[in-house]
Amino acid sequence: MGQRRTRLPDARVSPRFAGVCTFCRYPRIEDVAPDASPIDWALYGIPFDTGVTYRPGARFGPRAIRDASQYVKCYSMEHDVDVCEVLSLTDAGDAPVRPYSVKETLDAAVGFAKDVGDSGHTKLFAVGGDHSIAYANMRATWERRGSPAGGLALVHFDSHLDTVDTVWGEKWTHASPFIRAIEDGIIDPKRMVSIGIKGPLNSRDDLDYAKSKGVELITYEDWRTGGDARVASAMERIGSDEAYLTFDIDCVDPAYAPGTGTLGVGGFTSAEALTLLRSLRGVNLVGADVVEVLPDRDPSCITAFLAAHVIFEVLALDAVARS
Ligand SMILES: [Mn+2]
Repeated sequence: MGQRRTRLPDARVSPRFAGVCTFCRYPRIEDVAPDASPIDWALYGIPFDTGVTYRPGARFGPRAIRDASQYVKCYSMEHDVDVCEVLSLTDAGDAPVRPYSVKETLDAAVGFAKDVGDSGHTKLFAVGGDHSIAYANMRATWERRGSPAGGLALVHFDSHLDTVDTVWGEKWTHASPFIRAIEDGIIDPKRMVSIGIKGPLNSRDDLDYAKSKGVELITYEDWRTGGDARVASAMERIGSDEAYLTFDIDCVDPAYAPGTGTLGVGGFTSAEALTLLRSLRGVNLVGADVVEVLPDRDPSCITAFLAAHVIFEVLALDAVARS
C-alpha cells in the first residue's frame, strides 16, 4: 500500500464497526493531518427534508449513509486507482438546517459550505437530505469557483426532471432545484444532461421547460434501448468543462433502493448505476451530491449502502482523473 493522502484507521487493527462514524471513515475535518492539506474533497451532510412533495424522512439520510459507509474501501479495481492514496478526503460534519424553512436552510447551507476547507481548492460533496439541498451545494460550488458567467455543466441522475416552477405555491422544493439553478445562472441548461428519467408524469407539459432550455434527456427507456452511446455523446459535449454531478437515488429501481420518498418504478439496477458512473471517466468534476435516501423505509439499509458506494464511485472519477 502506498502512502495515503487520506489517513484511515487500519481496518485490520481498528475494526470498521468500532469508533465514531464519519463518511467512509474519512477523518473529521479537525483531524486531517497537516500534510494532507489542502483537502481535495469535503463531504458534509444536509439533514433536511422539508422540501419534499410526498413522503418525508430523508433528514435521516446523512446519518444512515455515514453508518452504511463504514464498509466502503479505498481501491477501485475498475479504474485501478486507490481513492485514498490520490485524494485528501474529509467529513466536514453537517450544515446547519432550519427545519421549518427551505429557503433559510439553503441560505444557511451555502454559508456553511462556502467556508469549508480551502475555498479555492476543496471540492464540496453534499449528502442529503431531499433534492432541494442540491441547490445550496451547486451555488456554493459555483461561487467558490468565482461565479463563472456561463454556469457549470450538470450531470443529473434522477427519476424526475426536478424543473417544476412551484408546488403548493412554494418555489423552493425538491421538485425545483434545477429550474432555480438555471434561472440564477449556476447551471448551463445546454450543458445539462438528465439520465434515468421515467414516468408516468403529471402531463406531457412537464417536459416543456427542460426541452425549451435545451436540457438533454436520456430516459431510462432511452438508455435501456442503447443509451450508452447517448450518455457518451452527452459527456463528449461537456468535455473538460467544469461539471457538477447530482445523484438522486430514486433513479435506481425501488427493488434495489426502496428507501426513498418519491419512488419511480423500474429504472437502473444497482449494478447498472455503478457501471454508468464508472463510464463517466474523464469528466471534470467540481462538486457533487447524493440525495433522497429515506432510511426508515428500508430496514435492510441497502439504499444507504448503495448511496455510500455512489459516493465512492464519484470520488474515484476524480481520483482517476488526477492519477
Ligand atoms: Mn430529484
